[in-house]
Amino acid sequence: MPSITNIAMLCLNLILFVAAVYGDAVSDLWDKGKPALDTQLAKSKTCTKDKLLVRREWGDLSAADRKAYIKAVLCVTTSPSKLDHTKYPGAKTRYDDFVAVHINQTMSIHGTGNFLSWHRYFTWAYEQVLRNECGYNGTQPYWDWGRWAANPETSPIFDGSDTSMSGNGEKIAHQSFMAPAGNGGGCITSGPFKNMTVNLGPISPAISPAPPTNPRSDGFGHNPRCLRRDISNYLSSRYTRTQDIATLINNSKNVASFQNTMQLAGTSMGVHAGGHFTIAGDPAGDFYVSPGDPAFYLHHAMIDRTWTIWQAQDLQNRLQVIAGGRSMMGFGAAATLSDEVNLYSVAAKTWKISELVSITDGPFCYTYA
Ligand SMILES: *[C@@H]1O[C@H](CO)[C@@H](O)[C@H](O)[C@H]1NC(C)=O
Ligand SMILES: *[C@@H]1O[C@H](CO)[C@@H](O)[C@H](O)[C@H]1NC(C)=O
Ligand SMILES: *[C@@H]1O[C@H](CO)[C@@H](O)[C@H](O)[C@H]1NC(C)=O
Ligand SMILES: *[C@@H]1O[C@H](CO)[C@@H](O)[C@H](O)[C@H]1NC(C)=O
Ligand SMILES: [Cu+2]
Repeated sequence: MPSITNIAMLCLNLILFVAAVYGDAVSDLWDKGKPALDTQLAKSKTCTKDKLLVRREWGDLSAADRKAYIKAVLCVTTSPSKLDHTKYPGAKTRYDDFVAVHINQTMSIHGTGNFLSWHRYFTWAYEQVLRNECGYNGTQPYWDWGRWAANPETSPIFDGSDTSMSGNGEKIAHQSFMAPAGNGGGCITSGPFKNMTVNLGPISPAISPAPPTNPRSDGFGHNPRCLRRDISNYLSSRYTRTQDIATLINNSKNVASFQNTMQLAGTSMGVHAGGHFTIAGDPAGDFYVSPGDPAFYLHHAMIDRTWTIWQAQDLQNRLQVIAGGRSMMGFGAAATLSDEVNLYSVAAKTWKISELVSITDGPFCYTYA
């Protein structure tokens, strides 16, 4: 008979073993591209190895690290807005400023040439605000969709514990527009963000019953309501598995194919839409207002990591490249690398897209673990 101690030791070893060898096809691709990223870093005029910040997967953070991040996000959600109140009456908090900036530019940053660089800068600007305005000294964590694709609801990101980004919504009768109804649909009831108030939008809600209508058609009016989610594995177990991410990276031979494949949203889903609609609800499922759910930034950090891994497979030919137009419907002019990205109230500087393509040039100095 094995003793209790032996069994405990065996379990502990198993846990350590699993932790030590966690890796997959996507991290293999990261490893393959790493030397090219190191070379790029060595050439950087602004970023050095000692300044480099490392973004990690939520599941790899300690409880203390997760709590530090959560504390900083709660600080942003309770600090006052810096926007002009008469123009954006619904923006009450500093957190809302980011939502307003995203709403304001939605039609010119999705399905466009600047989609990847705009969201990279936006996610970085948020990380900067956490650090510079809320005393956070960690980095923006990411949500590796593939790691939790079988059951996102029980992942450490969404398990509803006090070290999660809060859990699913309360189970109510509802319809989610992009997937069969899951076990939620109502207000979130657990975790650090259960009291969070969503102020802006909705503009294009993807859940029924719909959230209350915003007093202004542009969504900038004040419309306080709870955060709703309908997390399920329906999309994640079909479209955001590790093999889906690896296939996206392997099979996209140019940036047009890469950005278009990840943004698919219809009968087939790319990882971008797949991630957003895995959370679903309000405002995560709202094309305009999605940054109003704090899990947005973990999702977009993973979009950014996936882009970085794709770039790193052939860095010389995948850095200074752009495809797509300046507006979502594809009408009008083609985007160029000298187009500027302006985040107004949430980032001090305007950068050219060409300055936002490398994670160790322009404003950036970070990498992924
Ligand atoms: C919205 O965009 C306009 C320029 O088109 C800009 O002047 C304004 O400051 C932006 N508002 C926000 C909240 O970013
Ligand atoms: C981050 O802040 C915590 C708490 O203030 C401190 O204990 C820790 O040493 C800091 N870490 C770094 C890398 O500065
Ligand atoms: C939510 O608000 C209630 C009532 O104000 C409070 O008791 C509770 O601690 C808050 N929970 C969180 C996670 O902030
Ligand atoms: C992607 O490519 C890598 C190496 O080039 C290979 O090991 C992996 O099996 C491929 N994965 C998929 C899903 O195509
Ligand atoms: Cu967006």
